[in-house]
Amino acid sequence: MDNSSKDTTNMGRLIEALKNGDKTQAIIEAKKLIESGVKSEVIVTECIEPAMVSLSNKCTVENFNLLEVMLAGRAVTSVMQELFPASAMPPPTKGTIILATLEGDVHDLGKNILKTILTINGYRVVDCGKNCPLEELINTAREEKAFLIGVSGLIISVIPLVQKIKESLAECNLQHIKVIAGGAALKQSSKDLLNVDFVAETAFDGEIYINSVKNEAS
Ligand code: B12
Repeated sequence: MDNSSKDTTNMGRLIEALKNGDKTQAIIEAKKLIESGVKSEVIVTECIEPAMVSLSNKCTVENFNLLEVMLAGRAVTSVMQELFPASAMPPPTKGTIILATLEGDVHDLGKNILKTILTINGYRVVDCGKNCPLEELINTAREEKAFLIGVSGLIISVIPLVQKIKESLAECNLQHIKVIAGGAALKQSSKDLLNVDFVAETAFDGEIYINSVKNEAS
């Protein structure tokens, strides 16, 4: 990797700004990183993700600092808008993907990042949002003629629902729809355990898998 592709001092500053929930400073630091040639992908996986993971101890059932974590989440959203402005989104030509976090899970930052990455790469994304019932996910996939469902899971209690997706699709004769999983709670598991086609480490390897599905189909 060349020197411009990593800028650890400014990356550390962005991580600090995100952890502090300082949206303005986070945007300034992200701009500096972009100007010094750091790739957006590196900013997501090596700044945004670790910054949020470091807030884990402020987000347990016993110890919950809602304000601090929400401010950090807001700063993440602002940095993403800086990295991938809406004006840069191409027309959707590559097919429809449904995204959701399932019932019982209100975490949506990772799903929203994936949505941005897929949209900027030409996919049409239908977002079922967070806390989405399984039935709504399946119905939306049918109505929107999706070729793939992406499910994001941050809280382990949604695992039994994830395991049911393929079975529910098959009951509706939709077994051709691929299912992929990601997010902190699901990426610790395997595709066999979750009963999905692929488990992604990041939004970016998820996108690579989705491209391979599209290429196989065409
Ligand atoms: C931010 C956060 C919140 C925010 C969520 C804000 C939002 N709009 O999302 C708020 C404050 C609301 C929240 C609430 C709660 N939280 Co919380 N939260 C977090 C925290 C700190 C960060 C999560 C995050 O956003 N990470 C950053 C994103 C960018 O990372 P990511 O999701 O992994 O996404 C990346 C990849 O995984 C990938 N990806 C993600 N999804 C998908 C899907 C596909 C298909 C693909 C291809 C890729 C992909 O793309 C992203 C970029 O590469 C985590 C800590 C942690 N270690 O994760 C706890 C954590 C997830 N929360 C936790 C808990 C317990 C809670 C609460 C129950 C706390 C409480 N006392 O009430 C509540 C309610 C939860 C509920 N019912 O859903 C626990 C979950 C424990 C568990 N394993 O079950 C964690 C792990 C904290 C902990 N140490 O215990 N939380």
